[in-house]
Amino acid sequence: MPDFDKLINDDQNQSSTDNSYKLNDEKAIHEIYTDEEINDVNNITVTIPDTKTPIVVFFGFPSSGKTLALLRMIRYLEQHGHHVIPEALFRPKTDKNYSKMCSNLKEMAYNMYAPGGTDIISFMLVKVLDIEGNPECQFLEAPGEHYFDGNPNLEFPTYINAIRTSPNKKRWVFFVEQDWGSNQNERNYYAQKICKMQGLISPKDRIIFLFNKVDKCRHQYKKNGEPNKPVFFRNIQEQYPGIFDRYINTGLEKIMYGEYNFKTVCFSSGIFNQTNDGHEVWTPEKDWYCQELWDAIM
Ligand SMILES: Nc1nc2c(ncn2[C@@H]2O[C@H](COP(=O)(O)OP(=O)(O)OP(=O)(O)O)[C@@H](O)[C@H]2O)c(=O)[nH]1
Ligand SMILES: [Mg+2]
Repeated sequence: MPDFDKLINDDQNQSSTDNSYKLNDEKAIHEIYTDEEINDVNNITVTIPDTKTPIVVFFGFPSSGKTLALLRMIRYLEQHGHHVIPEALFRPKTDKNYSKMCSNLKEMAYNMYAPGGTDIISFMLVKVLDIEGNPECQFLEAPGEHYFDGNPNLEFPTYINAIRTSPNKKRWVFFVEQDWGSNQNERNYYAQKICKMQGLISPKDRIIFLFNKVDKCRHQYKKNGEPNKPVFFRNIQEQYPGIFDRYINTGLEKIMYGEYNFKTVCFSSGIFNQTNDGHEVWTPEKDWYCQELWDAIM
């Protein structure tokens, strides 16, 4: 379930405790989440009209950077000849919030500010087409609370199970961040949650580990200005125990494809500078990061 207390607390950074703020918070929550989501996320049904095009699932804890990564990818892909369109039929026509999310998507992608508060994307499906209009993949973007709420035992909601069991090929992009969390325990729980999902998905699904927000660890960059991936890899492996274990190659596969059967990507959506009025100015990072992620997905 969405963590409304956190949303309210975040909003109150700039706030007072009077009732008008409480009303605003409530209004904001209703703008972000539909009534169905507020009442019970498990009541939401989704339709995947295109069952042939692979689905790319961004799996990550709250604030791991999934929305920004999607928006950054939208900018990158559109600048490189692809078309990006929200899948309007993913949620029922009666869902007014979803149509609003779809029409706001591009505006968010090209905004100089990072989305926050009422701009937050709930869950949506976004389709990428090549220059001739052929579908290439579809991104599923969802709130992190639906994947991890601090508790490794939380069940995945209905719509994530619907995606998981759909006939589409899948690419699971597991978001991890070096030094994230208040302590190692929190990372252990998140690692357990990743392993739980890995146990549910098809062994044929493609796996990508996205080491996000690498820009925060500039000391782990090489002289040529690129992140030193082996260093990130070692640190992530240590901080998120077991997340790579299911995908170890043996025998001939090891000789042909290397030690692991997944891809890793060092990623950064950009630099975020806080303004005095509580916004974040977003300076997108180099295309290089998006190129690497796109290559891993395709
Ligand atoms: N330094 C840095 N900060 C980032 C990056 N990406 C996101 N952030 C920060 O993380 C915050 C949360 O990013 P979001 O994309 O909204 O995170 P999310 O995973 O969609 O969060 P939920 O929707 O709550 O699950 C942003 O407001 C930024 O401050 C990044 O690449 N580098
Ligand atoms: Mg988000």
